[in-house]
Amino acid sequence: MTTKRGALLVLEGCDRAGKSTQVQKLVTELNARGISAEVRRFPDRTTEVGKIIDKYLSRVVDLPPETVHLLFSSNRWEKYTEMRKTILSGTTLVVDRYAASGAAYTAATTGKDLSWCKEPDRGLAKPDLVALLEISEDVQASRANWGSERFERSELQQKVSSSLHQLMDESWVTVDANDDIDKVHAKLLALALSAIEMVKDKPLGELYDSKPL
Ligand code: Z5A
Ligand code: MG
Repeated sequence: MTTKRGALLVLEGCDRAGKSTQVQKLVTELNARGISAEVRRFPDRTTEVGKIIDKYLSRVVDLPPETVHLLFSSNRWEKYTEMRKTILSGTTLVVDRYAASGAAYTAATTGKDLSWCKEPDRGLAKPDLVALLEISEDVQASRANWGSERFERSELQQKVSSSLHQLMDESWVTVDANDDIDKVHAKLLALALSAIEMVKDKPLGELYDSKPL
């Protein structure tokens, strides 16, 4: 019997949309249903590159924006081989931010065009599903822990949201993240279960390879 592959599921969205909360809940529920699933998150602050990113985000060091962009992408490449292997061996990965955050935040902070921003991530594993968690400004402002790191400013968040929308393709869906935690979870669970079933016999794609940038 050939092993069915797992799915690459990504949660994207602006700050405080509830991505980390939902990624954790989703993996817990998939595991409870006997489905092998694990969390990954970007930035992954535990790797060598991730440690530099952490210092940059917490304002311990300053770096040029182009350098920061390449570091974020490099952080995903650090995890590429392991993630691909895990998915192909049958485990679904639920990922808290991925390449779209990379492109959208750099486009928003530097004004660089999205094709420049996407290029370093070309060839990474392509998500089977990207769920874009959408949140209103009022709700975002009301959620806890808002505001101490770089990029956590309201006008920037609007630009990020606009860039994220420009990155949408057929693998993306939007989810209203203003709802309570359990309602958002129920929607994401239904999307995840259907994506896992849909892709189990299909090859894992490569990011940005299917169409010109
Ligand atoms: N960045 C980049 O520039 N380039 C890249 O390539 C990547 C990232 C990958 C750090 O990311 C920064 O890096 C980020 C983008 C940039 N910049 N900013 N700003 P991060 O992922 O480490 O950021 P974070 O600090 O984890 O924040 P977050 O991810 O934006 O938050 P979240 O995960 O979406 O939200 P949460 O932690 O799940 O929830 C926030 C609070 O709201 C918490 O108290 C929850 O209990 C509460 N919550 C969550 N859902 C709900 C609902 N539905 N109702 C009520 N309350 C809720
Ligand atoms: Mg988070």
